[in-house]
Amino acid sequence: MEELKQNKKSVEQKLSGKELYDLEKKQREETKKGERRKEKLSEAPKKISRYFFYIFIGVGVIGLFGWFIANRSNLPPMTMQGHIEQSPPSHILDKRIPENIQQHMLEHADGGGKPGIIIQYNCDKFDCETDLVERLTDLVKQYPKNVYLAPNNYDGKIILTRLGKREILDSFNEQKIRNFIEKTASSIKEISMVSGNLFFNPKDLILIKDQPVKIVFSNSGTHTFTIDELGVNVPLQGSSATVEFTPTESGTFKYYCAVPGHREGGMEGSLKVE
Ligand SMILES: [Cu+2]
Repeated sequence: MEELKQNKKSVEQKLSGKELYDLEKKQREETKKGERRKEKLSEAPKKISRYFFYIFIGVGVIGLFGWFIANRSNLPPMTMQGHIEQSPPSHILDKRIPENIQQHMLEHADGGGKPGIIIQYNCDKFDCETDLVERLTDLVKQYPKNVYLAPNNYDGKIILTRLGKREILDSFNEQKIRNFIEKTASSIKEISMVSGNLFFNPKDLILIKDQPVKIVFSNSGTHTFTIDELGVNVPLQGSSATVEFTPTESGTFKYYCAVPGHREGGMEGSLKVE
């Protein structure tokens, strides 16, 4: 009996020991929770400020992008990406050339010629001299094959474009425009001629003022290609010869072979510079 009593007591003690342990565990957990809550509370302002920081950056990026879009210059294309297979109805226009057609002309004038040059003016936004369009027209007419003139709404009074190149002019500058047009290697006029005993073929040449010309001769014998007025005097020897020059004066001239007797023998022709 005594033994049983003692046993019960020890069980109670054990139980209370376990309870005590559970209680302590609970208490420990409570303090931990409290600490975590405190930690969370102290972290909250940090989190909020971080959110504001992200929002600030986000708004900033969007704003900057918007500003960039709004302030982006409106300029004509310089590449042929996105072009369509159409050509403008003429080279001198009073209506805008759509950009995808501009791109096509940059590739090749009239859809098959040499790379084109497009001159565009904006007289709605900029103050144009009364004769500006007329002067541009006169100039463009001298390059009938690959130069285009049209109005547009771009951010420049006069904008010149060719493949990969753009120049903005705030006044009419004939020399700058000519340089821009003629710098295109492909705007060189190439002509094939035959020179022999005693003839040139063809006998009549038509050139454009200030447009560089390259004449490739199939030659036999020894001759010259000479134009007194334009300061051209190049020997033609061997089976092929090349003469390059730029006619800087308009008019009708004679070209001839300066070897004595050859001109009289028929080696002469006419050259018209327009
Ligand atoms: Cu000759």
